[in-house]
Amino acid sequence: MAELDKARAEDMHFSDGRIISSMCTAPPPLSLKAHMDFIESNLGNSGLYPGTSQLEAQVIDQLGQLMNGTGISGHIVNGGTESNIMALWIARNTTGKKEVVFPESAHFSFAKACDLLDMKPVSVPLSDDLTIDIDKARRVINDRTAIVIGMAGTTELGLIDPLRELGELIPEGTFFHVDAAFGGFVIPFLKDLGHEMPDFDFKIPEVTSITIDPHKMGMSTMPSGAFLTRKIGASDNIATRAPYLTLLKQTTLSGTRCSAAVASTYAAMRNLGRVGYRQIVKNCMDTTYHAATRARELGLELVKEPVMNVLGIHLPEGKEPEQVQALLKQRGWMVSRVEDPKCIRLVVMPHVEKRHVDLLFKELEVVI
Ligand code: 0PR
Repeated sequence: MAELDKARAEDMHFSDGRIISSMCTAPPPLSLKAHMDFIESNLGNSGLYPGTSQLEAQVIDQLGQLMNGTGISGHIVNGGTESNIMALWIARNTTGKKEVVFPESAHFSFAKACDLLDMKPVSVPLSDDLTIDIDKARRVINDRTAIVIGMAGTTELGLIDPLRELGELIPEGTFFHVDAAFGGFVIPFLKDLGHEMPDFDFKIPEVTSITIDPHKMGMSTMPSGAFLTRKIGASDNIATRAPYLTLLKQTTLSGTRCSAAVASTYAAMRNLGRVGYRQIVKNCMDTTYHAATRARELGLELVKEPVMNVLGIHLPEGKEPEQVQALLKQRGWMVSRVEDPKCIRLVVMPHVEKRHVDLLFKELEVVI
């Protein structure tokens, strides 16, 4: 234990409020307790864990409802990467096609998935508002396209693609996957709070599947991602026989699954409810606007007005994000950066409070 304590002491912790670059956060105590209580569960062999299986079905059903779907199926998996891989895998095996159309702003997990699945990435440039350029997307979607990807909350700037317009370009039989790994637990509550937000989920008729990650803004422990689909039997096309197990076939990439996160996600959702998530999102947005004000007070320009709790900030001429990031790190602050457009990036998760933002900007002023 002393050795473990030593390692832990070298780590950064959410409770310090100095990690302003992560899309994960400290889960509430109930999420942690639920996780610990289910630490033995392994839905890779679900016959041993009918109770946890039942919880997974309920969590998928609730997430499906949150995404405005009915009769949604899916799985709790290890995170957004695994869910995105599943989407491509199902599309490839169902359509027999190989092209994957996604915006330049898509998460790198799609590049990984294409490499693993021997699929062909077709990257679409962004328009001036930094979301997918619809005209350019139209030109590359064709009868070789297996799946089109739209983003509901880009990793770098929290932006939402024009998904209804993208949906209208999807040919019959082609898959349309929305990556709402981050935005899925933000956009519905921003809508509740009166923000004008576009539709991004199963309300759009062409959307076939969605990634949403409870271990990001869903307040669950890691690892918890969700793959949701409205296509009945979709995952049969990636099923692998597992005759010696209790479930006969597996329809996930992972075999053994840390299914404690299923209980944790269930606990987070039951405990917080819509009202709780709304309050969390409101607090994060208030702190994000606070950071935007601090940036402007320093004479720094925002890349865009924040749509969600991710903020891109331009540095003054001649100041390199990489260097500013490194100097802040030396002082114990972890921010992130974006290469294009070149800027520093703050992710204002629930563990980041206004007082942390104030301290960060004091340091940023000195560093600049
Ligand atoms: N889709 C989107 C939109 C994402 O932002 C991410 C991850 C993924 C998919 C993949 O999710 P998993 O990492 O769960 O497989 N976004 C963050 C990123 O790559 C994840 C992250 C989390 C990074 C915590 C750092 C960190 O400290 O930047």
